[in-house]
Amino acid sequence: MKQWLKTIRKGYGKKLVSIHAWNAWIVVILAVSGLMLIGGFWRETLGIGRVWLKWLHIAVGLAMLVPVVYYLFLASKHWKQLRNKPWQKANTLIVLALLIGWLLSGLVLWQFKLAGPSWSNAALLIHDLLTWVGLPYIIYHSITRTRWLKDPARRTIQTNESSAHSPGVQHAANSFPVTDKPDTRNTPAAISSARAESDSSRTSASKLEKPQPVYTRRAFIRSAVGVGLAVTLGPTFVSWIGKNLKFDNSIDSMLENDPNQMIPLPQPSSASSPPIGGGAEGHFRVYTVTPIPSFSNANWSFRIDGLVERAQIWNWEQFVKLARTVQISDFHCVTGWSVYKNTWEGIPLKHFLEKAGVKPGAHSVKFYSGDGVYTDAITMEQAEMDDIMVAVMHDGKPIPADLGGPVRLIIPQMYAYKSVKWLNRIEIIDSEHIGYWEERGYDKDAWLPGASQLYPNTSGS
Ligand SMILES: Nc1nc2c(c(=O)[nH]1)N[C@H]1C(S)=C(S)[C@@H](COP(=O)(O)O)O[C@H]1N2
Ligand SMILES: [Mo]
Repeated sequence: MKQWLKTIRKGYGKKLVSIHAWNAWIVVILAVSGLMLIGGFWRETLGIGRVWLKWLHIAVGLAMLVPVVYYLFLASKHWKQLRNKPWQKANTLIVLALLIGWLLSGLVLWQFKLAGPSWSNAALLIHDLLTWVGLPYIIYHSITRTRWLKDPARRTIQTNESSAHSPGVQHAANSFPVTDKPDTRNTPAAISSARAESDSSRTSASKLEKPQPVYTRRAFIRSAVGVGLAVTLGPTFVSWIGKNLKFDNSIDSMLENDPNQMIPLPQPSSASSPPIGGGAEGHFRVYTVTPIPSFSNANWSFRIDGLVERAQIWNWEQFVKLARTVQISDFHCVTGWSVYKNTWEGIPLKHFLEKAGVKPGAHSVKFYSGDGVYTDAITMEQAEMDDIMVAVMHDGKPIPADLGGPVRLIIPQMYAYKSVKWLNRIEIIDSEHIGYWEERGYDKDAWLPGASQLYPNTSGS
């Protein structure tokens, strides 16, 4: 074991530097892929690419274990060299804490099925929080520490290669013999003279005081980077905090500001108020491919048509009177977030199909959104599932416009891109239909892993 540790620590300085470099690249890939997974813009552009991106993010995240564990073997030695460098110590600890926090919360998110609702939701919160705090920190750190911004005399780890300029971790410890020749490659002309000066001061007397301009270029760039980060990431951070502390993301506040004006409001059955599921766990991310539409009695209707015996259309007053049932189900977006234990109240899809009478030759059920753009479809066979619901209420309250109200589809056993928001038309068609996201590469069959894929027999309900 000791022998082994020795071998591992051989060439310690260079190893530390290359761990640093590897880790920096891993963090860059994770940051870019992670931000793309969150970003609304990329949602539209990437299509199915997002699912691959999620797997890339997970795989690279796991790969981060390698440099972190490797570093931990070298840590005690590194630590001794940082003896008199409290800032570098603090930085090392912060970066380590960030990486380990991301790793652990990421593991829970990856294994969300095993972890269960409360763990995954806590993990999502931690993962996001670390991102909004840690990413600006790491960006700041890496920009202000790139070699040409850092006074070479203050660099801690020195190697012959002097390749320690990657962003992310520490340039540690001047207990290293200063054996490297002054290295002026890559030095921007603008500061080359300053560089040369400090290089020579280092090689000759090492700690010669020299007159400093009040405000050096380095200090200026550092504050510029700080301000830039604050301005660009600040607003996103604040809005994230707001959402997660429920300033504006609770369903209650969505309902308070609900642009929909449906009269009368649907009244919950005793099973949904209080919700028999105990209330949903987790947060919906509001997804839409259009501006959020809003409805009133005047512009809302619901219809079923196509290959049916009795096409039908309801206005809101008629629609709220339809008999509703209640179900508890989980809601999974294919990009990795979930809301558990939703108590939905609405009309089972099967009731509509039975009432309308499906004609022979029917192949699929097509769903239209009142946003005028979004559609999706399932086969007649899939439509036999008892738990597919045209939902009107969530946890005993009307569904706010943000979440697809007044009426949205719920298909609990499939990924939520099948669950069309602002549902206002069901059409029975004689062929298949490629839905909005399927057209952009998503799988036509959106079965959740572990979905029973059972078509309960129709007599049961
Ligand atoms: N009309 C419409 N329905 C939609 C979407 C959409 O963009 N527009 N997004 C789908 C996707 S991918 C998901 S994960 C869920 C998100 O529901 P939420 O916005 O209520 O959280 O709605 C689905 N239904
Ligand atoms: Mo989704």
